[in-house]
Amino acid sequence: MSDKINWFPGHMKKALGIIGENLGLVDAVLYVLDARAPGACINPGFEKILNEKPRLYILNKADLVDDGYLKLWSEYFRKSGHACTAVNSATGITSGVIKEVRTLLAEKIQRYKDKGVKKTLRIMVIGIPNSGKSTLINSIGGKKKTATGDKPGVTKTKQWVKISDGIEMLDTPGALWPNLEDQEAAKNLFFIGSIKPEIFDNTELALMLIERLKETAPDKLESRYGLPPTENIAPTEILEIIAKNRGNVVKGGEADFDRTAIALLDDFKKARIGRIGLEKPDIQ
Ligand SMILES: Nc1nc2c(ncn2[C@@H]2O[C@H](COP(=O)(O)OP(=O)(O)OP(=O)(O)O)[C@@H](O)[C@H]2O)c(=O)[nH]1
Ligand SMILES: [Mg+2]
Repeated sequence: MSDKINWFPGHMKKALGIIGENLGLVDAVLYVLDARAPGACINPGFEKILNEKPRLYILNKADLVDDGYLKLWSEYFRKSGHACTAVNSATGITSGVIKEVRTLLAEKIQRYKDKGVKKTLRIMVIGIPNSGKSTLINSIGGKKKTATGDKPGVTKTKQWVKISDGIEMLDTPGALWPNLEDQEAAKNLFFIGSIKPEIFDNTELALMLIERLKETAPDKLESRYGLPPTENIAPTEILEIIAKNRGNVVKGGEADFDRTAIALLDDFKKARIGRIGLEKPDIQ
């Protein structure tokens, strides 16, 4: 790719500001990651802002990846000394999340108890756009108190949500960070729908996704679209075969690349190609 991807639009400054300003008010942070690309969801610089704040990594959208892959990432976090839990916030059970936070804060909770102080636990929920922060809060609270949506940038500002008598959660706008070095991570954020890829059209994006799927899940790609082994076939040719197999052709029998690309990108987002994780953790 010739152009560097600009994945740090101006309004992201606001999101990072909100997180920084409120960090002192909260007892713990839920760091919501999209399980399909957890590495791309984490910013090493951001780790510095969080510093010693107790935090629980959430591998959200667990329903969209396979169990073996999920296990790899859970182990990765545990080995690096961090609490981590996998959930499906959209339709799954999330009550375990609060239990994990209580475990994380056990000493602090005990201290308050010993002093006879009734203290509200405040938990801030952070993560990249569209990772499912607001959905998770609604699921834990059992009520739809925050706006959610199938596109990045739904939550525009902070919102406190009362979960129960002793727990409040802070929803924050999705935050990205400037990490212009890692282009592969940036592409993954396009595929999972966390950044609007304004500099690429559908076909360009679909070709990048095919490239990625050829590496990560060729069997699923082939079986979804009835393809021959894709190892030695160029992405453009693969997209063309998919177009013809789907009957996406324009006048004269030419492949309709744009329509096919939209379908492929959507198939991936909805896990119709299969439950696919895009990146493996760096395990030494
Ligand atoms: N399949 C699946 N979809 C999920 C899950 N959690 C959230 N979603 C969907 O992901 C989309 C984004 O959810 P939101 O809760 O709005 O995400 P957000 O992180 O608050 O996004 P911003 O406010 O834009 O930063 C919605 O369409 C949700 O239904 C999950 O665990 N599994
Ligand atoms: Mg939101």
